[in-house]
Amino acid sequence: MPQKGYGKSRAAFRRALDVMPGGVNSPVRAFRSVGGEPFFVRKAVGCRITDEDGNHYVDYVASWGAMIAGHAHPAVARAIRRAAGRGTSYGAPTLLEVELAEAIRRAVSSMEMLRLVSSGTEACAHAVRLARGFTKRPKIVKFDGCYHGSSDALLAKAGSGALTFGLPDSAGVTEGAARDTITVPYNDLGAARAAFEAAGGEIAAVIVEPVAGNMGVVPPADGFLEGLRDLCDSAGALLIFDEVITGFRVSYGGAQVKYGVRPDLTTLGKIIGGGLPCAAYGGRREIMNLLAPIGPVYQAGTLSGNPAACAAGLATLKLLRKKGVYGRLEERSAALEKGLREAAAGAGIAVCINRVGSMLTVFFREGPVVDRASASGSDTVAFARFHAAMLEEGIFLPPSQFEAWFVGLAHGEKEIEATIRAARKAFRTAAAR
Ligand code: HOZ
Repeated sequence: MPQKGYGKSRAAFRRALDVMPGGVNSPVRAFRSVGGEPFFVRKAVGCRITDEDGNHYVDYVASWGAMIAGHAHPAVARAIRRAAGRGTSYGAPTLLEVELAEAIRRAVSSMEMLRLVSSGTEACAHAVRLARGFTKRPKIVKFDGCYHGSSDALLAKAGSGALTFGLPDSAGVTEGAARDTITVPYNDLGAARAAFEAAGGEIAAVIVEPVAGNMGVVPPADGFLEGLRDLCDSAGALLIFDEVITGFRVSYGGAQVKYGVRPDLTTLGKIIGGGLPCAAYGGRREIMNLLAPIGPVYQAGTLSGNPAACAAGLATLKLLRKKGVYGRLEERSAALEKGLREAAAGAGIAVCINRVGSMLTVFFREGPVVDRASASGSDTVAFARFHAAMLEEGIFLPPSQFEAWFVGLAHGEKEIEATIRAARKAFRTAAAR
């Protein structure tokens, strides 16, 4: 246990359990799949979190990828303060929204027009509705283990917390809502082709995480994304890239720029809000022009394009445009991957490390991990021991085998080395039975 114990976090969790289901506002935060209880955060600066008891951790959760610039970055905090001083929500348009939308479009050129919303869940649900409105078709294809937020139609064979807690097909989703969702294995172009052969004329869209991040990190196989593009083109369906995690993460223009495949619609979240609630969906102009008030597809939101969130997002994107940023992220992340591989080998434990840029997962099994079935073969008990041992050493990892670790601009050599040192011990703990 960290030297200061967990007394205050424990007391906070007791109170939380009484007033919030599972004591949390998002399931994976409850630590249930790794055992133990969550610590409660008092503050975070850079890549370091301090809990209510005064324990410090190097943070690889990074608000699930949102905090690429680090916590409380002075430029981002300044932008939020400036915006908040002018009022935090108007229900009327602001220039900040236009500036953020333009900055996003400059980076992600497939988003000829876009709409700002407040969460990735919203962005994906609305993108699917828009695809159905545009194609006038009912069905969507999604991939087993991909997670596109917690809306009904997308909670079929879902990843993230739904996978972690064994609820990939959530209770409460009606048969009707799930009926039009076809699920196929990730990286399996043959299965996707078969889905099109069976129902091609009814498929409105394929929605995919171009790098899967919610069953742990799983890169796209060579030709997978290109193959999906071709299938959609041949069948008149739309290709939706869910870049809520990968947008501005795997490159400034996201996975579509990295892999050179242009989707019809894209969803973004996390980084574009700089740590405040902001997300977006967008794509071809002719599709986006179907949205109300100019078209028949409805979508609205009181906090959409919130000025403080737009200011935080703009400040974050400005930091990411600086020369050498993605090179530095790659270098640090590669050093971390290498150190983790050596540490695992030294402890005699078989792992598969999947990494794309600054997102990585250590799967507790031999590789390759290419889809949900192979990810699920991981030794989650060993992962839980590893997670607890890392926490003891002051390293905060996502409390689930099936999530991504995120390296950000604030992780320096010192923190990477400390993480590798901690992992040497933690892999030995995980290996011991
Ligand atoms: N869906 C997020 C992980 N992929 C978890 C969000 C949270 O708990 O904050």
